[in-house]
Amino acid sequence: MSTHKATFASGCFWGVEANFQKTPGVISTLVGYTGGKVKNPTYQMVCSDKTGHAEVVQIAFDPDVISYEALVRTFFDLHDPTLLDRQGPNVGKQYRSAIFYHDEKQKTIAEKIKEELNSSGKYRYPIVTEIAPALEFYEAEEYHQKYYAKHNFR
Ligand code: MHO
Repeated sequence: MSTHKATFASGCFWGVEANFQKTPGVISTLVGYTGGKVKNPTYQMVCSDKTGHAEVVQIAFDPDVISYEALVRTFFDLHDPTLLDRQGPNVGKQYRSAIFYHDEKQKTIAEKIKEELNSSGKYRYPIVTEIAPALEFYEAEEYHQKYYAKHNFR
């Protein structure tokens, strides 16, 4: 079995992780921070809204079970990609909608689906999802990992 990686940001990473854990083809998930300027950020630093990091879920998936394209569609379905720097009750750059691609193929697919959804008439406002390269990923503190599962949320 080969595993590929995907990295998504769409609000508080607790819920994003819980949703992707339920997605068939997803082998494992890890929550963390990426897309910012500071090395080894802590949750507290990210919450200051000054580091530029997004709360992300890094996914290992089996491409024979779920394609990257299907994962990107799932990502869009799980949040409102027209909201800038906020999602649900949470506001700040760390909650932005973003796809961090791991190679050029992923970049092309992400851009294609964003464009397709944008022109589909599905959304009333333009999609603001950032599409950027996956650079350093910093694993979040242990208490943030599998948070919903640990606390019996769904
Ligand atoms: N407002 C939420 C955000 C948590 S999420 C890890 C809370 O503090 O409960 O950003």
